[in-house]
Amino acid sequence: MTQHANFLWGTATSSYQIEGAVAEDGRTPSIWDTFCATPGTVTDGDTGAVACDHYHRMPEDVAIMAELGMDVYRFSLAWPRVQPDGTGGGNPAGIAFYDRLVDELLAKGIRPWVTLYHWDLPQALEDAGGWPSRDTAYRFADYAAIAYDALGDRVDQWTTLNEPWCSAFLGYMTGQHAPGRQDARAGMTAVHHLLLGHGLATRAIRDRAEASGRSDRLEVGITLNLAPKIPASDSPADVAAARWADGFDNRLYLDPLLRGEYPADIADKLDELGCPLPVRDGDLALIAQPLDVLGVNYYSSQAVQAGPVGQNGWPSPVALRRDVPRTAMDWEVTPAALTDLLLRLEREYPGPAWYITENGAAYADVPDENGYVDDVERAEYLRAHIDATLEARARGANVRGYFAWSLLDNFEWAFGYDRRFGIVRVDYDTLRRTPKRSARYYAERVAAEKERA
Ligand code: IFM
Repeated sequence: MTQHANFLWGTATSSYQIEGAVAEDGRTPSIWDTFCATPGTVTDGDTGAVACDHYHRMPEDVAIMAELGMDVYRFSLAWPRVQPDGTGGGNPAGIAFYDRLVDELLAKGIRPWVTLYHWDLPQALEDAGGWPSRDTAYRFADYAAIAYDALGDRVDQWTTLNEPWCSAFLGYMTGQHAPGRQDARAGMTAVHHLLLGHGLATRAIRDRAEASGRSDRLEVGITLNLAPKIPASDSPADVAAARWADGFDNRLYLDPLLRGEYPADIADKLDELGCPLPVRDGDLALIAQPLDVLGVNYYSSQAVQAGPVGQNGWPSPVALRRDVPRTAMDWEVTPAALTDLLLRLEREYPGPAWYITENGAAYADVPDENGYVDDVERAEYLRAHIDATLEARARGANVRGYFAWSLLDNFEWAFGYDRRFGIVRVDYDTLRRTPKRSARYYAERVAAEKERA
């Protein structure tokens, strides 16, 4: 087998960011519907009510992926569509949409890759306590079972959570994301319950796959947003700041998932800060059960400096502003750090297959009169990061795939429609889709890599 065989190329999206149709076919509100309806939370008061209208234009979007020559499509299920209110049985009308999507993908030769949770918690579960409530982890496992029962005959790749750091930290600690709570203790409790939910859902899916004779083809995993933290200098203070930042953002998730323990330096500090991780007997074994896949969402790295101690004694490292290119998110473009990250994962956390489940960039796109965007910078960003991924693979990291974020311009959370990550432009007035230069680049690169394999 040549070097790039056994490697999947795809694009990724998420339900709330593209679907729209928030009140159709029995879908109930999610925390993001509620958050968007709260003045001052999202740029320009944007909401996901229509988004890309993917719910009604799905066949067109699948046809675009097929034209681009994609192997695989990573999308998320809207929990409030599949299991309204987060309890009880599945909602046939909501599930029917994903049935159609999966069938459409398979008919076009594209493998469906399901993410169960990309942040749209049913509002009813938030009202019952949200992720800081332990019960939500058990509700999540029930929902996973419903989803697997509905789609597991055709879907082999399952991701439990997308970026639990965002759900816990942005959702419950800083309040920049739904549900907008600002409570450090709740945030750290949410970390543990999200991971517990991952473990319970993984077990539910594996049990069902086994019972239906499908376990051989099943791949279950979780996706983390991993941003490498590089000390800004050799000074002990900067080194310690980078170690804290890496521990709080990265190891706090990697260690329990892949080593069965929380990193002691971070857990001890959280105890000291009065925000303990609420671990019960048996939880860590559940969280650390075998993972087939660890999805890596990579956008940027950061050079970290020591900062003044923050509110209530929290360490508050600060990012050094380096002289490197930046995207419209003000994120540094640092592809070499992706190679280093993948090699580090292989060295320190060996076992799972690594997939780049998201990588991409927002830029200030300017369409021509036909809606075409000549996004040279985004195409270059993709080129550099694909090179970096393949470099890590050539040097021994077990990397098995790459997904561009995102297929379409879409609802970029608190930034609303003000930031565009798509390789396909969406005109939000007409909802017309127009592939950008980056889409052409990606399609050509994928074809060339497959040819080489
Ligand atoms: O749009 C998001 C996505 O939902 C999760 N990962 C990062 C992307 C860009 O911010």
